[in-house]
Amino acid sequence: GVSAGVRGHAVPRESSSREVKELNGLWSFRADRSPTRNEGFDLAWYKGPLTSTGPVLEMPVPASYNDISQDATLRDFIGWVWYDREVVVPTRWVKDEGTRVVLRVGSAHYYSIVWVNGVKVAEHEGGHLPFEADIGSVIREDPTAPCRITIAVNNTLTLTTLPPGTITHMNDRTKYPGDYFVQNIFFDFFNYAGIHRPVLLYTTPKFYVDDITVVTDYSDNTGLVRYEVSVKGAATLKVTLMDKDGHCVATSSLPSGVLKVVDVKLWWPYLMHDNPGYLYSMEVRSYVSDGQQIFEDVYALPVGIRTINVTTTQFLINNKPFYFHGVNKHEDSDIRGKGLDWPLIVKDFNLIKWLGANSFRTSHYPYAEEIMQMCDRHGIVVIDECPGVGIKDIRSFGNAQNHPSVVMWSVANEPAAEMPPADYYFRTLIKHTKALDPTRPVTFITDSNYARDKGAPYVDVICVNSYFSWYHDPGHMEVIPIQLNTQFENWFGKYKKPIIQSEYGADAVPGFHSDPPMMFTEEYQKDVLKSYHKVFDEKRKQYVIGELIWNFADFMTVQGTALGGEQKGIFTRQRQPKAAAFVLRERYWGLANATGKLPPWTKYPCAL
Ligand code: BDP
Repeated sequence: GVSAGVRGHAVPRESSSREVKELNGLWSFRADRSPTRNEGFDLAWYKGPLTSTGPVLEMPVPASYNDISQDATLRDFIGWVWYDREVVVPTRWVKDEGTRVVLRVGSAHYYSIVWVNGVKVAEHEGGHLPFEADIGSVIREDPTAPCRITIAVNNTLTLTTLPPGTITHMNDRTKYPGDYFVQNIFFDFFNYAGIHRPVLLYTTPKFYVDDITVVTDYSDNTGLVRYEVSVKGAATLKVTLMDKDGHCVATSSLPSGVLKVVDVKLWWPYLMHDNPGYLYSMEVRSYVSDGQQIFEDVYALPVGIRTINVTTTQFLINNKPFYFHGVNKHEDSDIRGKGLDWPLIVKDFNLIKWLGANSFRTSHYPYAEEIMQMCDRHGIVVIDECPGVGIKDIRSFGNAQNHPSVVMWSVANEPAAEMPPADYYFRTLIKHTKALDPTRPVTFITDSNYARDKGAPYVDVICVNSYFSWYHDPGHMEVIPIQLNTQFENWFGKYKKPIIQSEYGADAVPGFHSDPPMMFTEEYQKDVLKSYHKVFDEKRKQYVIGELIWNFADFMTVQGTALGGEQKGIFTRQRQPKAAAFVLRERYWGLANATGKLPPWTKYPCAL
């Protein structure tokens, strides 16, 4: 069975009973540059408009703040930054006590505190998940006052954050200026910060549909949608499942049950079916009476009906073998950093399709809800990764549970799991993940340093990263076939589980050429990929079930790590192809032809 649901915090959607007001655009902004970074709290900046307590910049939301200004100290700033703006709240929302008004932040990196008119309404830790607050009572206190929203965001990473980091203060005044400190991180992507995803206000009736959980299955031609609806208030329910054309295919009036769909249209991945990404719509109407009035809420959840199964050698979607030919990504682009940007999202999906890729991994954190919805609709298969290790809050796994596109959880990337406590920790983490979502396989991403006898038996699919002839044996591509073969044989020999090459690649500076190939040239990147592909082609006849290139596009790093950012992209950061992109394109369309079902409009190989 498969696509499961979110516990609480159903993603806001407009409906006849719900309104959404986006608060994207320009906000006032100030970094707290005081030595303690605490002046904003000491002087209670949230009590009035930011403009009344000092100078402000105009800051776009959503966007990382780092690359917006010409100021290097803002790019590299560590500590609290403050955002605020005034919002016009429709009078009806304020006057009507039967309307619930919710403020939602799509994500802000890393730690956030939110005030409305000086009253604290939310505090949230974690940079990659949404959070929200019911603000009705605050805005009703003085209906004539403008509604001022203040958000303080702190990007500091410590040993207990996800991802973790440390702060080092340099006290040697012969070497460093006063108050000098650095943020150390244990990953190579730039630690962009700010309000990264849309901020919005939305309404529901005061009795409302709070949560829908869905698990799907099918037998023969009949689709099965097991569901559970939770409503705030004692409700009468009407549940209607509709197909894409709006025809009702099943109904119920119970809070939980099974909807049966005759002649089911399954959710299929892109390049595996003529009609990928098929979504039904499950419309839930709840009616709650308070004795005087009936409150009606309407929520429509897209539902993809599909199954996932893993055998010793295969990954099955709807009981057919699925081969991952895809990419690893980052949320990263010029100027915006990690800020959500529709032109970029649509461009990336167009590139993924152009490439003939059928999947990606959300390295190294959960991506925006908007991106996951695109995956559901387009049939792009996702390995969804949590932002590191050490989940304390189980809701961290809730965000993307309703998405049929998510076929597997990745709980960590390249953990140092050789120490006994870490080993125990990861076993427990995997156990918890499976308990929270029994419908999906779980993995974590290992690398060549990973001790093969720790932890891995607890995963369903083995994912391995390797960089032969790059970090090891630089310049010696002749080692790739041997070392890659050894890697696969060892892992499979030990665990008899299917394997995905979850990362491989090489940096290439666009326009940098040499023959014979040298590291950092487009030719070298191309040849590294081709050497891997030969081995993949042998092993995919046996137990290798996928290959994900590192990386889809070049991305920003901390300074000193790489030449103005990592250049292992097959596309540049501006999304233009390097030579390697054409190699992969030819390969992926060939794989789609061999392992999937090309869409009718494709005349392979002419489409290349
Ligand atoms: C892998 C990491 C990835 C890096 C990559 C690299 O998972 O985040 O960008 O190495 O160094 O180990 O290129």
